[in-house]
Amino acid sequence: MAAKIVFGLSLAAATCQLILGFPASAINYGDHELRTQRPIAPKAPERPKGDGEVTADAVFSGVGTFAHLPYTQCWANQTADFDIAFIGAPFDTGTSYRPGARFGPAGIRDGSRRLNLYGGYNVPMDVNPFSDWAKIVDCGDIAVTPYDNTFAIDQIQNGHQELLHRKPASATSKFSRVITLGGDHTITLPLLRSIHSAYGPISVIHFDSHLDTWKPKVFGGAKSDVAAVNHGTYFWHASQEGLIKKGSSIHAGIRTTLSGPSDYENDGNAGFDIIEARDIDTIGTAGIIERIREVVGDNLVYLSIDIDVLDPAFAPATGTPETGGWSTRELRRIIRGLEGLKLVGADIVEVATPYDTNAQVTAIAAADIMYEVMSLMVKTPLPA
Ligand SMILES: *[C@@H]1O[C@H](CO)[C@@H](O)[C@H](O)[C@H]1NC(C)=O
Ligand SMILES: [Mn+2]
Repeated sequence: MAAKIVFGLSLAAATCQLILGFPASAINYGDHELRTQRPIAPKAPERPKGDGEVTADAVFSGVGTFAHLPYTQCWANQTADFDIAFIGAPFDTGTSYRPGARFGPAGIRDGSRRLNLYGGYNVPMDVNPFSDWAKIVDCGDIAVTPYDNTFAIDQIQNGHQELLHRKPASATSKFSRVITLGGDHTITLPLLRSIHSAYGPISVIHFDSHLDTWKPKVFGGAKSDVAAVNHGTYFWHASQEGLIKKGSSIHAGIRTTLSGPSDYENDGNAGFDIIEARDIDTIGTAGIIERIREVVGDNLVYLSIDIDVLDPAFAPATGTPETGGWSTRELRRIIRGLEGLKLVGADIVEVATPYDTNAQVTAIAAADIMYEVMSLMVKTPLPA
């Protein structure tokens, strides 16, 4: 055993010598020798800096908040305030195909590490959302049980609602703004219930390849009351509950197969207009922006983004991928085109990081999209 260790050490020492070019014996220096030969402290000591101080140096460090934003224990500390709060809702037991979006919040945060490496200035929007008027924090995740969907949905609503109703740190608006990292799309139901508690029925801009207004009998078969609430039916429930402002809400990026043409009729009854993914071929990003703005108008609006609105080439890590989607560049352009709309809150969902490439394609796309969204919010404060 001892001989094995000695052999291992000398092998390591020899390797060091080979690779690094310093004497193999350096590795065996005693404590005193190490200090005299290779001083630990630099000659001109610098006060140690950490995450949030020097982003260029701290890009790999920190506990992993969204874009190194300050971590704030918003639920534990009821006096903590902010203008915009990032939260996570790690829930994925409402999915119909591939689960994994419970890892979305952590994955998106990891994909956001480099967002402000060079300072964070958004060139096309001419704003640095990190250093403008808004106090932006990351509150971490709502604790969500994976054992009981009904209970989890209430947890998500309560977690969101408590922060939404908090007085903003510097904005003159009555409510704070919360950006939620999902989670499968079911979470948008409790999020809209929370939004309703503040604003009443709201316009919704919904980026997705799927309608998500399906009746429970059509999507999942409504085997039970719990099964009836899932990531394909939550907008139907939201519409039934009066959470959505009809006639001023819109889906964009739709390209799913249907149970039949009646799905579009049902969707219209739920209150939505539709832009299909293929519309981009004829009207371009400018035409899509124009149609969204036309439908939403001057209304307060909630933005919900399913990452599967992107083509799987740009976002493979999602629960129900559909080919023929938009590119990351196109979606970011369209989102920037929403500047000036009265955005009260937003979510990004269905980022199922276990299916991501080892280059984190999906996580980075999701983080970059939310960077555009936070830029929108900073550029357009809500009215008092
Ligand atoms: C709670 O938040 C307030 C406001 O940001 C802060 O001043 C205070 O130090 C926080 N308390 C704790 C225990 O973190
Ligand atoms: Mn979808």
